[in-house]
Amino acid sequence: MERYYQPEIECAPVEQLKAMQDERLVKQVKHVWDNVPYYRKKMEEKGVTPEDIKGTEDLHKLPFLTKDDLRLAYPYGLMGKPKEECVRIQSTSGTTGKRVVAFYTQHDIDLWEDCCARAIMAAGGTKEDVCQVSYGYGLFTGGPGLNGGSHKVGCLTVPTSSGNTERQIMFIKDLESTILCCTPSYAAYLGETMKEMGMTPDQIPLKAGIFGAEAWSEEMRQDIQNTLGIKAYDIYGLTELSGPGVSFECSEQSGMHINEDHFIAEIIDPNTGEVLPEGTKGELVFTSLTKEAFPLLRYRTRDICVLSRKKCSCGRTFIKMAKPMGRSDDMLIIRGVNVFPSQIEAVLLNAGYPANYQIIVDRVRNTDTFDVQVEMTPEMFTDNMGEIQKRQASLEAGLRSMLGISARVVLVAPKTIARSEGKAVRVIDKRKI
Ligand code: DLL
Repeated sequence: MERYYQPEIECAPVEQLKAMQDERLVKQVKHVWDNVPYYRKKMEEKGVTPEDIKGTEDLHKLPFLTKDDLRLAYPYGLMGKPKEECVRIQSTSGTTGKRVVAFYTQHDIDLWEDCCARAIMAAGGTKEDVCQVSYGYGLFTGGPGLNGGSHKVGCLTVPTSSGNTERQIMFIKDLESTILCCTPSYAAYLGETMKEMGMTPDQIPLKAGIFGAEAWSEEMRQDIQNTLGIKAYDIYGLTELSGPGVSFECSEQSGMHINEDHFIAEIIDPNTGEVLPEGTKGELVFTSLTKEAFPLLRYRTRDICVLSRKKCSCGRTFIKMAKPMGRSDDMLIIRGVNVFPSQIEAVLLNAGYPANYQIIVDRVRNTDTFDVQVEMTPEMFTDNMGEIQKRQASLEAGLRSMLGISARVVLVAPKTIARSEGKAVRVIDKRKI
């Protein structure tokens, strides 16, 4: 049975959602114009005033905001409310090392937690559930967001935060946790540790996992579902917009519904900024409709993705985004070819390898070197060089056919590659360009 936290909104007719977006956008643009001089200046430079924005059709007239704007306006330049009306900040170091600081009023937190509650209920959560939140707590949004959502659903919430893996497993077992929230790489590590402790999925009561904060493949989903004996749901979000819960998966497990009462999504061509039609791959851009303290309009996420309004069997009418295939700033250009870590992951998992790998790129005598270190499972592990070479050659062929360029595969012993309790580090780019 499909469960909803706010069915009247999640399943509202598309026209009703559109009318709500139109009305909220007009109000939000006025709020930003009046209260965020940084963005008002950008609008003035583009010759746009709030009167030009009558609804979502006019969205394209507004200027974009980028991570560079966030850096320039750091820390208070994009705030939409005076400090005394804000109650929280969350922050991220960002994959590129630039700190993002986002602000929240109590109302913002309330709506953010609603979004997370929708995700938990879409994964089958009810107040009968014990929800273990193993995302990091603190400045990172994962822990606080899902913690709040879990409270709203009425789950018994276990705020373990990340780390201390054996204790996590002890709690899952002893407290009979039924829902696990963490990054997919940490879920895979928990599964691996459980196996080492001699535990099988039927010995733990987990039924669902809500995994996000990093790109993960369908193959990795299958792997986690099997090792933990659960259904694994994707959840997406970013600090700039609130945190987890910008979009979430339902029982169909085929893309994430965007909470369209709070966010408008667009897909643009990352090079020209042109808005692309539904179904075309491009960069995701979000406009937050209800955020008071940090109201970002047309924020470029750098995430590469596709949107679809195809009818969903769960009954929700919110548009769906496919799994982001990576960030445009995560994308490696190796010997001129675009390479996403998620493509490499798909090849490895399809061939039966675990999702423990590292991509090492360097430049030697003006040529890019491209190595992929891959861990063997304990079952595959052997000191027979012939066997290892055969395996390496077979993976190299798989990568060449997926990417169109050749990589050198180096198989390493189980447990060689460092595990992550949060977002995994998949790429080491040593090139100095
Ligand atoms: O990662 C918020 C979050 C926490 C989402 C917990 C889901 C669960 P940031 O640290 O600001 O926020 O990172 C945001 O992470 O632009 C994407 O590149 C990536 N990302 C987040 N969720 C997914 C996902 C949180 N489900 C950046 N699939 C985003 C792929 C994701 N990438």
